[in-house]
Amino acid sequence: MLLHSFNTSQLVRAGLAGLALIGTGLLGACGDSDDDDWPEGVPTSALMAGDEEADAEAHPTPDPNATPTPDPGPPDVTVKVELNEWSVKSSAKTVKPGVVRFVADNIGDETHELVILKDSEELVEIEGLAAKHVEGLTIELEKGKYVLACLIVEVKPDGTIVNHYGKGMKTNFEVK
Ligand SMILES: [Cu+2]
Repeated sequence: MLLHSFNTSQLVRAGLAGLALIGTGLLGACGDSDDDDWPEGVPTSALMAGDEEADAEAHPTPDPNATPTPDPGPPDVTVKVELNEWSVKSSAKTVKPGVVRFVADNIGDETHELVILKDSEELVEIEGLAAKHVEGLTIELEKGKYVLACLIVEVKPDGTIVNHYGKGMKTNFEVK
């Protein structure tokens, strides 16, 4: 009986310690995310210097909602994709099968995303890429026809729907 209460008390204490740790973790995460916000004020000119790789490396924090994918290894080719109102332009229209690194560069004034579609199915995406920001993703692609698109659909306060894909934010991409 005594032993039982002792164990319960230990369990409760362990639980509290766990909560305390979680609290600390959350506080830490908030601090980190504040730090991550700093590039919002980076002037366009800094990014236009073309150092997109450095910018991507400065923010390696993965999106916690992203589907984990196995590391495809080093890229065979890098494709730069410019996102803008209202277009998606890739530096290459076709590549050979293999590991492709897409570097999305949002040169527009609105938040966009880069979604890689095959047969209308979403393979992978860079979500919520803020204006004047650059982010990359690497994926192994087999032969086929793909579409690079932004699928953001905004509903304005007056009810107007802005469909980025519908306004032209898509481009064909082929692996052959
Ligand atoms: Cu968009």
